[in-house]
Order: sequence, then C-alpha cells, then structure tokens
Amino acid sequence: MFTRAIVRTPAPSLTEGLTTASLGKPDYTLALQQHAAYIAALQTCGLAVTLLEPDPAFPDSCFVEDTAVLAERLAVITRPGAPSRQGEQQRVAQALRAFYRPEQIETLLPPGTLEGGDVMRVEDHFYIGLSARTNAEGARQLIAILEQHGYTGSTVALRQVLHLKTGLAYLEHNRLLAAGEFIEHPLFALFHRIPIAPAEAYAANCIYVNGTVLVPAGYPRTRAQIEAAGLPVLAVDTSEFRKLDGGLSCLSLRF
Ligand code: CIR
Repeated sequence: MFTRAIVRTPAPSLTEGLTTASLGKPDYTLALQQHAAYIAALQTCGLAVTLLEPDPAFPDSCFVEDTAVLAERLAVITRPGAPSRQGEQQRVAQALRAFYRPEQIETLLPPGTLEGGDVMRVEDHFYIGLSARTNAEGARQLIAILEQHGYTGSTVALRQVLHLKTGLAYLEHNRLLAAGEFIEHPLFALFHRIPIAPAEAYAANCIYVNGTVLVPAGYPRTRAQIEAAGLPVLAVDTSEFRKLDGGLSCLSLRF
C-alpha cells in the first residue's frame, strides 16, 4: 500500500523541456489543469500528496519520479543523466527528509547516473534499465545500496525507449503491461504479460495505486485490456506531458 506521493507543479519553462516527440510544445495552462487532475486522482486512491513549488530553472522538474527511488525503508536520491536535469534532485531530497530517517537516505555519486523512470519494482526486486540516462555505474551503485537494505536489483539493457517504464508497468499479482521491445523480452517471460498495441504504446506507462490503475486518457484498447484483467481504472489526461515524453509514472514519487 502507498500512503503518500510527492509531486511538483510544472514551471512556465515546461515548454522548454526535453523531448524526442514531434507533438509540439505543451500548453502550460492545460498542463497545470492536467497536473491538478492527476493530483486529485492520486488522492482518490488514498494518497496524501506533498506538492512542491515550481522551479523555472528546471523545465523538466515536474517529472519528479526521475529524482529518487523509494521503498518502505529506503530513499535513494538519484543523479539524473540529462545534464539539464542535474540538480532537480536537491529539492526532492529535502522534501524526503520529512519522511525518511537520515540512515534511510542514500545518494548516488558521480560518475553514476540514474533516473527513476528506469527503475521498476516487483516485490522486493528492482529492475533497472540501462538507457541514455542511466549508466552501468549508476545501476551498480543502486544495486549495492538496495542489497545493503534488504532488497535486490538487476539490469535490463534498453534498445528503443527513453526509460524502462516507458514500455513497462507492473500491475501486481504477476501482471505486467508491456509495449514494444518488452512484449517478447526473455527477461520478463515468467510474467503474465498484457501486450500493448503499437498505436497505444504510450499507454504502457500506467501506475498501479492501491488496487486502481491510473491510465492515460485516450487509449481505449489498453483501458479495456486492464479492465479485462479485473482491475478498476481511472483515466487521467496527460496529453501535455506526453509532448515531453512524460507520462503518469513520471509525475510522482509514490511511497
Ligand atoms: C525528460 O526527457 O527527461 C523529460 N522530458 C521526460 C521525463 C519522463 N520521465 C519518466 O519517464 N520517468
């Protein structure tokens, strides 16, 4: 069960955020509305939400998931791989000090880089994507920290996606939403995989929050597949964050 989430209000500089999509710039006003609706959805799922103030110096800082990896007894402050995002983690680290004891907070060090979007937890194991943002040294440090705190970790080489969770979402009870390169990936062969249609690949980035699955609005086939697996869904519109390669998981840290 999650009880809390940390989110960060998008800054007006959001329009200058990193992207590989060709969908145009986000509409800032609409992004703020979508962000508010996202917070409301987390609250509907029972989470107490801590809202951090915007920081115009970091256009991508609303994507707080990338700045930390959280578990019940551990908070790891990451070192984002995108140069323009290095430093975002300081404000989140400060916020986490209200919820974790000093000995439960660890920090990744240079030359390691790692973004939380590359980390998918399954029970007490953490899959870590090796991506353009997360390097082998960052993964090595995270695995060592996890093992010191009673968890385990392993790496997954990525081929096409930005982050591991761009193409995967764990929905508990062995259910795994998988898109693109992960649909047939041998590492995940033992999961009950729910394959996402190529036209809806963006919708692989869902989040399971206390029994409900938040799905991006506008992906009816994925929504029907999740409902067919017996899970209640809550649709949240993330169109403006999609323009920056961001999705539902990226917008919060849940713990
Ligand atoms: C970036 O490129 O870093 C942001 N525009 C999007 C980050 C998405 N985060 C995530 O998938 N966890």
